[in-house]
Amino acid sequence: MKSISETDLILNPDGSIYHLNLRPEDIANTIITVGDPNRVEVVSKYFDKVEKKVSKREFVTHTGYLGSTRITVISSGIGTDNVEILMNELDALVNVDLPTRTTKQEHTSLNIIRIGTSGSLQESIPVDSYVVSKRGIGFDALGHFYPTAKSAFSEAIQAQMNLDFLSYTSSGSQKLYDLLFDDKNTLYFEGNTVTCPGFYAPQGRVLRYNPKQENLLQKFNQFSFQGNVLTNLEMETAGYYLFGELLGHEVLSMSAIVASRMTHQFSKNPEKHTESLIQQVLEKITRL
Ligand code: R1P
Ligand code: URA
Repeated sequence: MKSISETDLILNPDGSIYHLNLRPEDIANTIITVGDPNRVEVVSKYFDKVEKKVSKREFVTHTGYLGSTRITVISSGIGTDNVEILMNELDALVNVDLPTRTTKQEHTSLNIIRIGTSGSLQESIPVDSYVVSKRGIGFDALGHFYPTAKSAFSEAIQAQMNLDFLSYTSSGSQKLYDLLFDDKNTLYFEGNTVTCPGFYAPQGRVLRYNPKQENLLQKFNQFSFQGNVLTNLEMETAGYYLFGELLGHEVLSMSAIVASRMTHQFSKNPEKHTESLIQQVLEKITRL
């Protein structure tokens, strides 16, 4: 057992954890995460009963029941810096005794499913399809501060794309992958997902500047390593997978493809497409 200081693990006066504003009893072991705080309601409206609603900053939480399955849905806001807070605090809620700030002897593993939006990098992955991420490749800075395994995938990306920095590669949960990717629906694609530290230049978008990385989209599109291509761009998956591996949680990231970066098409109804993914996940989640 390890004791943690009160500035390393900050609690609010009511005993809830600092940013999420939650206590251990407020969360289920099965958690859906979304980026957009407004999407929390889009998920929880399908619950048979909502027992708890809490919000602070971008972290909006609803916990309730779908049949007899207790589920929490929580928003992260955008980016892996938010995911870092979310995953550390969710883990502390189940694996640290908060009143004494000591780690528990028995480890609890959460099931965490991200339902987000994303842009596709391959013409073969069209708008209004879905990507289930096998790997997350982090172009953000989390890998400088948390232990990440040496990755041939990231090394190949650095060499082929001629980058002056090394990404980190982390993997999703095989258990959740098998559960949620079982029907071989032709609209579902297995993903090597690039997690970017921004929406514009880091995803190859050019507005009123010349980006530092030239032809980034083409380089993403053309990368290939042992038969794997890069499938899509978003802003959280690699962070989720890093903490899933580090802290021992089952984590899977699923994305509704709302933009095809190769054909320059954007979904005519991204909300409907994303809600359809939510419905499909909820149909299967009660099997957990
Ligand atoms: C950018 O528009 C946001 O959309 C994607 C990206 O990861 C980023 O958070 O996910 P969400 O729709 O879940 O927010
Ligand atoms: N989210 C992203 O991060 N990128 C896109 O292109 C679409 C959604």
